[in-house]
Amino acid sequence: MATTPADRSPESTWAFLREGYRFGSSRYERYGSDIFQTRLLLERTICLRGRPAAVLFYDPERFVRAGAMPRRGQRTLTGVGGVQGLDGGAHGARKAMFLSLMTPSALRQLGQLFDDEWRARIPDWERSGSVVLYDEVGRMLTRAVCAWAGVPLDTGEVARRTAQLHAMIEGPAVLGLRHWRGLLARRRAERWLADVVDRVRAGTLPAPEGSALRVIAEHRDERGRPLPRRIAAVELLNVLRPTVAVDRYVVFAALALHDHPAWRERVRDDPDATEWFVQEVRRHYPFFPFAAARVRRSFDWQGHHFPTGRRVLLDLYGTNHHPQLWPDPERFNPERFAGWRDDPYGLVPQGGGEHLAGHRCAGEWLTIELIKRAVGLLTTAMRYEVPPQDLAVSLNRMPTLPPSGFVLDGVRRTA
Ligand code: HEM
Ligand code: MYR
Repeated sequence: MATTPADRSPESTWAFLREGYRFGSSRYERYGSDIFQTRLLLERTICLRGRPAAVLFYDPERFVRAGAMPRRGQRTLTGVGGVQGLDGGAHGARKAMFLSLMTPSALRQLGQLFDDEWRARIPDWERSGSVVLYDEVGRMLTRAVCAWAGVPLDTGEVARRTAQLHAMIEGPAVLGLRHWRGLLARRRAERWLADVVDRVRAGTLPAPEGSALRVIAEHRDERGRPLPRRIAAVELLNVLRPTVAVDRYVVFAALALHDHPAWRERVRDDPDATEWFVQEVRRHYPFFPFAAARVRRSFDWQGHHFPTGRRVLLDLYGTNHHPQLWPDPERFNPERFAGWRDDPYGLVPQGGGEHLAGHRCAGEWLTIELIKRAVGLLTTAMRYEVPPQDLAVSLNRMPTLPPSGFVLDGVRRTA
């Protein structure tokens, strides 16, 4: 039996918070192994990366999700009782509900709403001089996704709800004020959406057929029961929050266009080049650091022992930057996707494996659609300058973003 390399330190949580996305990579290199053991959040934990690791991790016979996400992540990012922590038939029924929202026409519809919001803002940007892209895109996505989902949102409420959705995303992997903000934001947002669900169920708020609000309010679980109002709110937040989180990818796409100006020309009116560019944005930039599961029943794999109940983290960032899967992994190079054969276990920014049977992200197509729209708008709908600013993407902060939020100057409409 191979011994699994183990961190010497009795507790690596501080190192994890400090090292961020590189926590895994520095250890695979140090130990010469794609798997190691450590202690995180006072629990023994196995971390692993790479394609065979992803195939293992997404085998539902081997792993469960109940209780896998650390509590601090549940109380800010995902919520308690939502799809992320379900297994078996309960997961299947809930996941099918999410996937039913992702029809090609529904994806186009949200893409169009976002596109319309963006174009409508350009005249204001022309007047205002400088614009922080992250702030603008966050608010536009909040408006677009609420309209798409059937959730009423007054103009005066947009900034507050956007801030709440951002706080949930920023809350899980930090201590202190940012974590507390995440907890508070989740409490308030769940209350808001539970009331909205109540009104739909009481017939006092109309929700369009097929909208996320209607589908979630009317959903029946695998035993025919409606979702409790708080769980319905958690699931509605599982649509709103991650859609707004796409603002980070939009900023990364703008950064990539800035750092690799030749691609501005290549993506313009070229759907293939746009596809490669967007895939490379998702592969290259750090976002969701790892997915978490627990061992269902003890087993051995490649000589390593996985005891029942052990928490296992699949390093998504580390897999997207694995040197054997992705030659020259630190280089931003969309060309690597020319002729690429879809690999559900190799490109895993939003999880791997299958969408319905596993926990792979339900919003992957929506994410790709929205980033493509943003790339089209940045390259064909407007001209702008990028003034000097701090654009360094720190790998020590989870999730991360260029500190400036990407400032644009001298915006001019071109189409
Ligand atoms: C799950 C990432 C956007 C809805 C996940 C997972 C990751 C992820 C890593 C977990 C995979 C796993 O546990 O194995 C992202 C990133 C996004 C994004 C980086 C970019 C902003 C979206 C969008 C939606 C969405 C736009 C919906 C509108 C979900 C849901 C799950 C999920 C419902 C739970 C799936 C399950 O447990 O079966 N996402 N996601 N995500 N995502 Fe996303
Ligand atoms: C979503 O909102 O579901 C998608 C984007 C969320 C990205 C969050 C990245 C930070 C996660 C750190 C998890 C640490 C748990 C202790």
